[in-house]
Amino acid sequence: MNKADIVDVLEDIAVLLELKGENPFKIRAYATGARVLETMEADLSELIEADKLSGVKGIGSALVEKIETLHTTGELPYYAELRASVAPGLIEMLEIPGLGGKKVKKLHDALGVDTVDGLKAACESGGVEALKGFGKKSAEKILTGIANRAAYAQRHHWWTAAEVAAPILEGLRELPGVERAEVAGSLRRLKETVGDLDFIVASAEPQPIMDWFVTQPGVQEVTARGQTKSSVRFDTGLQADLRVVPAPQFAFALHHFTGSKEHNVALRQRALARGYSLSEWGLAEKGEGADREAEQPDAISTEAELFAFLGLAEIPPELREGLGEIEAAEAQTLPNLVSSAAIRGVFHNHTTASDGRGTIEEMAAAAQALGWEYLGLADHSKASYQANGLDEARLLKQVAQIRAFNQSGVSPVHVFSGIECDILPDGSLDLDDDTLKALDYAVMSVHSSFSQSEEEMTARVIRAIEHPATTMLGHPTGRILLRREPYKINLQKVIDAAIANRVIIEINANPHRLDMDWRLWRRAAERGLMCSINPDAHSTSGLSYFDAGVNVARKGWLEQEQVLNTRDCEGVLQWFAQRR
Ligand code: DGT
Ligand code: CA
Ligand code: CA
Ligand code: ZN
Repeated sequence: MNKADIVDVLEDIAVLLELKGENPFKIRAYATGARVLETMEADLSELIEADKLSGVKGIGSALVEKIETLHTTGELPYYAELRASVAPGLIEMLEIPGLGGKKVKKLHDALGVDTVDGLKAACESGGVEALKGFGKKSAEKILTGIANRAAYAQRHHWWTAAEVAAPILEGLRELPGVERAEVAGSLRRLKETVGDLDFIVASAEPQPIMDWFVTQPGVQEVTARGQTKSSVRFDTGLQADLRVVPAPQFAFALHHFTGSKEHNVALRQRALARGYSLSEWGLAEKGEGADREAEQPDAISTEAELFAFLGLAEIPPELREGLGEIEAAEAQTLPNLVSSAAIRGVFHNHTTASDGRGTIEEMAAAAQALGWEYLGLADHSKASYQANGLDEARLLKQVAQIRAFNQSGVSPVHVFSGIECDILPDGSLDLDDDTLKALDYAVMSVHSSFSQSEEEMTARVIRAIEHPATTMLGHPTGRILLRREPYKINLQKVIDAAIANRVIIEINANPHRLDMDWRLWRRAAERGLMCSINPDAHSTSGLSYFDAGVNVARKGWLEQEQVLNTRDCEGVLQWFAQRR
């Protein structure tokens, strides 16, 4: 098990001990150990091999053995037993924002609640607000947390859903009798989260395809089973629908089940205006019996032909949200969307200097493997102490290391020196101006004081945007999809300030963030906002998240010119130079 995962386990143990009301010294030993391990610069494997872990200040003797066990075996019986000794409902309660081990224990001891439902009832009946240390506001906050949690449980991150869908789609395409197979729905539209998967298959013989589908690995329950449609639920909770249609209906079914509903309604109206009724089964001339088998006007077998029949250019699935795409398709003004192949490097990435897992060399090699010309490194700054953020001295040391790396000629990838600098609560920056000036660029991000008012947060971020050292704004709302709501901020004002100051806003491509949201990009980019697709990689494999960011850019109607990291090295340098 690697260092970061061990830190997670130690933190978990501290919370569980708290929940059980254990001795505070014992709890602190785990919490401190986690912190020390996380911020330690020495290599964990080397320390363990040299038998020197017990010499590290802050790692007590009880922890040394546990860390070593986790490191070598990836498991820890003590941790497993501890987890098993706590009611699962209490562990679930820990996922509600604002509830830690101590509070959950108090709720459990005072009110006897040991499930999330029980806690909800206790909030509604006034039991929680009457408790010392809680009050009306916390009871309300807990209720909101529970409601969000229920809503979150029904959706899945696009990236995870895509990983489930890929092998199924591949398998379907290889089955005998399958003429065509596609995934439709929100996954195909590249939405940031997905409710369920929708597979559409063309075949004359549905039964064997259904049989195959419902017995795929991970299928926990078959929730519907019909002649031409089946639905399943996987063990992760994700559900999937499969529809098998005769080949001539395929394009219509694919289009219909790709959606969105709003797009479908608009397209159906357009068909009606031209004398046709459009449905998942096909196009029929108006006036014919509604349930009569549709007579396709001259074999439409692709979506492109369907759009062309209605006088439209082919609309990419990710634009089908009923937001003006049909008008643009009619006027032949659909955007020429940015593609993954156009990306030449990425800027917001972490190394082992802060909380990343790859070194400069490893990250550059991974960038080279992706075919990129350059790589920007942007480790955390010192205010992000939990991420081992860099102070001025450590940062300048890294700048020198990167310069030496570039000069050594070992890599064709040019590494840019950057920082992900904290925007402090008052909008000032976490590093001094001289140090910031020594960098090629800087990403500024909010990582603290999330509960400021909208006015405060907006002013805070705008102050950072106005600083001459600012190249980009990182994850502008701080949202974590399906876990944490955005902080309150007036993004329109932030976008205005970014445009006025020639500051880039990132699409944070981490599949759990996808921030700034696609819904804002089209208008903002039309007004001159520049984008950068930033994977926020914390490891070499994290670089591949850039693809999820490309999805968001496409969904936001962005073209290549509006994305900084489609430029070559020279173009990037020019942008950086003009900003200063
Ligand atoms: P999701 O699964 O919630 O992430 O979103 P979708 O868009 O995949 O929705 P889903 O799975 O319920 O249905 C797939 C598509 O089928 C949807 O985008 C449009 C189409 N569709 C489903 N129900 C209706 C409907 O009542 N009216 C219309 N016009 N289209 C529908
Ligand atoms: Ca769906
Ligand atoms: Ca569905
Ligand atoms: Zn960040």
